[in-house]
Amino acid sequence: MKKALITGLTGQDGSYLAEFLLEKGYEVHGIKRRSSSFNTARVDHLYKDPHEKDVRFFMHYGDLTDSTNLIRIIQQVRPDEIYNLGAQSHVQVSFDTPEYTANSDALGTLRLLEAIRVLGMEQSTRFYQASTSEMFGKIQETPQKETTPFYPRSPYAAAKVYAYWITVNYREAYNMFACNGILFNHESPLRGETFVTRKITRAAARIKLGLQDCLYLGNLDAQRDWGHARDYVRAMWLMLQQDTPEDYVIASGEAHSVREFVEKSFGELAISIVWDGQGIDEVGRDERTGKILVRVDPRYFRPTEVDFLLGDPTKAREKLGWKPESDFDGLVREMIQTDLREADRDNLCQKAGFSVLNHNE
Ligand code: NDP
Ligand code: GDR
Repeated sequence: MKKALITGLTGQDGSYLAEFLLEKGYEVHGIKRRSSSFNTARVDHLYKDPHEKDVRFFMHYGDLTDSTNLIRIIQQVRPDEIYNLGAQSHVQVSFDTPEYTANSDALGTLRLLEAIRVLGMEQSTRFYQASTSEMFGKIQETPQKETTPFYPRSPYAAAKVYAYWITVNYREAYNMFACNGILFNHESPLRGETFVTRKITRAAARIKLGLQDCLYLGNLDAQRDWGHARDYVRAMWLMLQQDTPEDYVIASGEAHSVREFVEKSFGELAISIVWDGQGIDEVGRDERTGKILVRVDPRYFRPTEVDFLLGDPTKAREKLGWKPESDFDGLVREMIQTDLREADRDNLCQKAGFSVLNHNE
C-alpha cells in the first residue's frame, strides 16, 4: 500500500486530495495545525477512530515553520509521496503578514525538502510543490505556460517563487523526484470564505434568502482562469506517477472577470444584475427591483494587483492525459447550490432563536 503525506490537509485542496488518494487505495497522512478551535471540518468525513481496524487516514500535529516536527513526521511515516499544499494562501493577507508568509510558504518548502534529504529519502520519496499562477503576476506573455517568465506582485507570490526554484534546485542537485504544479485558481464549495468566488456565492445565496443586504468587493475587472479543485488534485497525483519529474501548468484555458462571476452567481438565483456608476462608486443593482446588491469597497484593493491570468494547459493534456471534467458554469452552479443550502440552514437557526454571525469580509 502506498503512503502519502499531505501538508495543508485541512484546506480546500488537502481535503479533495485526501479523498482522492484514499479512493486510490493509499494510506493517507496529513499535517494539521494546532488551533484553539476545531479546524478539521473539511476532512471530518474521512476521520475514523484510530482504534478501529483497517484505518488508512491519519492526522499529525505539525507546522511548516517547525523543522523538528517535519523531520519527525516524515521519519515516522516514511511516505512514498509528499504533497506540500500547506501555505498562508491568501494574497491580500500576505501584504499584512509578509514575514510569516515567507516563513511558511518559502522556507516551509525548503524545510520539507531538506527533511527528505537529511533522512536519506531522496530516492524513495516523491515531492509535489503547490506552485501558483500568481508567480506570473504582471503578465509577460498570454496565455501563460511553463516557460513564461515570473513577475510576482505580492509577498505571497514572491514566497512561492522561492519555493518553486528551491524545488527545481533539489531536483537538479540531489536527483529528487520533485515537481511543481503551477496551478491556476481553482474553487469549489469547500473554498475558503474570503476568496472572491466563495465570497460571491455565499453572499448571493444569503441575499436571496434575506440574510444579507449587500456584497462588498474590490477590483471587479480582475480576470482569472477558474477551474474546479476536484480536477486539479487529480493533476497533482498524475505528476507524481510519471517516469520523470517535471513542472506543469494546470488551468482551464478560459478567463472570466470578477464582474462576470457576480453576474453568473446571481443569475443562478434568477437575479439579474445591472451595473451603474464608475470606479469606487460603481454598484450592481437588481434589475427588477433597483435595489443595490453589490458595492465596491476600496479596502479590498491590493497594493499591487494581478489584473489578468489565463493558463495554457497543453503540456498537462499531452503528457499527463489531464483534462478537466467541470466547466465554469458547472462550478458556479455547484457553489451556489451548496451555499444556498448553508444559507437555508442559517435561516432556520435564526428563526429558531440562535444567533448566526456572518463575517462580511
Ligand atoms: P487553503 O488556504 O484552503 O489551505 C491551506 C492549508 O495550509 C490549510 O490546511 C492550512 O491550515 C495550512 N497551513 C497554513 N499555514 C500553515 C503552516 N504554517 N503550517 C502548516 N500548515 C499550514 O489553500 P488551498 O487548499 O486553496 O491551496 C492549497 C495550496 O495550493 C496552497 O499552498 C496554495 O498556496 C496553493 N495554490 C492554491 C490555488 C487555488 O486556487 N486554490 C492555486 C495555486 C496554488 P489551517 O486549516 O489550519 O488554516
Ligand atoms: P487570488 O484569489 O488572489 O487570485 O489567489 P482571490 O479570490 O483572493 O482574488 C481573485 C481576484 O479577485 C479580486 N477581488 C477580490 N478578492 C478577494 N479575495 N476579495 C474581494 O472582495 C475581491 N474583490 C475583487 C482580487 O483583487 C483578485 O484580483 C488565489 C489563492 O488561492 C492563491 O493561494 C492562489 O495561488 C491563486 O488563487 C492562484
